[in-house]
Amino acid sequence: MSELLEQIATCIERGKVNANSPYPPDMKGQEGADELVKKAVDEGVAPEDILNEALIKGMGAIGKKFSANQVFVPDVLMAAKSMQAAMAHLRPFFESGQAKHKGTFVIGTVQGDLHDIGKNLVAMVMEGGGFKVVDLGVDVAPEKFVEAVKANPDACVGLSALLTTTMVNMEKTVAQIKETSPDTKVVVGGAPLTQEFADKIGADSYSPDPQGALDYLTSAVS
Ligand code: B1M
Repeated sequence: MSELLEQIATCIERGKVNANSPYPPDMKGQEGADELVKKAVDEGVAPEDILNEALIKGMGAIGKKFSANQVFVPDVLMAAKSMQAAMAHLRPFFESGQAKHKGTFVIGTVQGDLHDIGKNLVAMVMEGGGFKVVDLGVDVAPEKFVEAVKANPDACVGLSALLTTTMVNMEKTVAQIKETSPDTKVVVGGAPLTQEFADKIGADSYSPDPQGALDYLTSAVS
């Protein structure tokens, strides 16, 4: 991995948003995720490499420390903030899809769950892959998904969950969507999910990553 990508991964992991950010104190005055990702883009580094080798790597590193109680929620929030600043530079590349949409994709993080970084990545990749995206945000009740499907009858739906305590809310969400609109394709994803769980709750597809969701729905709508 190039030195620049390593620097970006460190900024994400340490929650260094930009040069003006005083946090973390030992990186005061240094460039942050904001400036370094812009630099990487300007230097022509592939957006996919910046995403996979720097952004996701940095989040993965802080995730491991969070699991091991070596860092705490405020540290993770700063990491998430630097991730958002970085993603702002990549979004135009992922969103510059075709003029004509393949279809509509309704996405949200399920009820009780506030994690949105993975969900935002899926939204970006789907948009770049030619879908019009309706992003319902986080902590989305099943009824809100149903309303969105009623408003967009040809849409397919993506559900994201990061917690073992909220992935169970996917089951009622899938059930309510299918009750209203049996033909609507529902894809589920998120770190704690498995194919077995997706099968059990009646989802049409499971993908561990955004590309898998795009590939499945592209073939499902064509
Ligand atoms: Co929380 N958190 N968190 N967290 N957090 C996890 C998920 C956790 C694994 C950390 C840990 O303890 N090891 C753990 C869950 C344990 C479990 O249930 N198994 C956890 C916990 C416990 C909590 C709280 C309960 C902590 C607390 O308050 N005590 C709390 C819950 C709040 C709530 O939701 N109600 C909480 C809060 C937070 C923050 C707010 C601080 C912050 C979220 C900020 C934000 O999202 N804006 C946060 C974060 C950042 C994390 C970790 C560190 C990173 C998650 C992330 O963004 N990863 C995470 C630990 C970890 O993952 N290692 C952790 C990067 C992102 C790119 O990956 O979201 O997995 P991910 O998305 C991937 C794939 O999963 C997939 O594509 C993405 C790109 O590859 N994907 C899909 C996702 N959705 C998809 C949908 C698809 C297809 C693919 O189709 C539709």
